[in-house]
Amino acid sequence: MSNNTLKEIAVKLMDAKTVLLYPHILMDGDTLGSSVALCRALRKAGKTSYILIEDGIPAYLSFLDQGYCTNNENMIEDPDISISVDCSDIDRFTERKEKFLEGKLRICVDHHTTNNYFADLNYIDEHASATGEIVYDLINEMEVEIDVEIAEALYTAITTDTGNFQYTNTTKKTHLITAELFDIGIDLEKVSVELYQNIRHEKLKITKEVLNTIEMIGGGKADIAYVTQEMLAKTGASMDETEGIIETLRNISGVEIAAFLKENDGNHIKVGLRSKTYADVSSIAQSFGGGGHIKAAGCTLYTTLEDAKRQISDAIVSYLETVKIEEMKEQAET
Ligand SMILES: [Mn+2]
Repeated sequence: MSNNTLKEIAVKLMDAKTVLLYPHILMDGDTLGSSVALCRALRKAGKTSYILIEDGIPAYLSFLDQGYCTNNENMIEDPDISISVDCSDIDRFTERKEKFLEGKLRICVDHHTTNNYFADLNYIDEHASATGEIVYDLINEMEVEIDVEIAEALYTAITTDTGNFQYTNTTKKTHLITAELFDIGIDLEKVSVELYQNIRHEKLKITKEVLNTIEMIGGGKADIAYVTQEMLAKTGASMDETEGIIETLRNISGVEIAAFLKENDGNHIKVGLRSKTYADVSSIAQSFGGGGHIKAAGCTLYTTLEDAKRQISDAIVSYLETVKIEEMKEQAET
């Protein structure tokens, strides 16, 4: 599992005529912002390029799609290149997997520690705060000029994946790239209003419902909350409008680990995990077959909501116990 260079990837992209891009399901600002930036850069370089999606674009990100996204697999018959953007695993785009594999060359650009190098050419940088940082470097390697639209898409990728520059994945490089995007002329107010100040009332209602379900566990060091289909129906909100609630759960004073359970159809529970300072939630997620980053990870459990809640709570509590025991051992040694 080793990286190709961005130069190699840039050369292949510039040699291609047709390129299909693959963001992950349940799109976030990074996967879509990075895809839009790269798609526009490819079009500027004279390529036929589209972003192939299998689910809806969240309302707060819809301003990014100026004719790039399609759910028609036949938009490009036999693409020269399939490129996945911000996906740690091929199952992050299950419905489009076969089409992805039809690409004459498969490329993966990503920043997830758990990435399993599933493409022919891979560039994974776990130190990048967002895949948007990698795409910024890639477009420069392609020698395509970054215009305002590309810059705003990259800014979206970076601001959303860094929690608006507050998470510890934020680096000097993150700020240097962002400074370049300001030089290019991004409209900060426009993008900020689209992303952060455009909340539907339905989102407010579902947030209120979810916050009512919070349970403190592990002596207040963790909390767990959930959303059900019934709650969504009652409030008229969509599942993607529960994005961001997990950060609120993590932001509570004294909480190190937050867990948020989403009930999908039937016995299919998606679990999001966040940590604040020392906990590695990717290890908890991996014990349930999931993955992600140290401070942001997820997994899926095929069981009832009640059972998933119990299993996740138990895993978190025993993780916190283990950390506590190791701490005590260290203290005893010193
Ligand atoms: Mn990302």
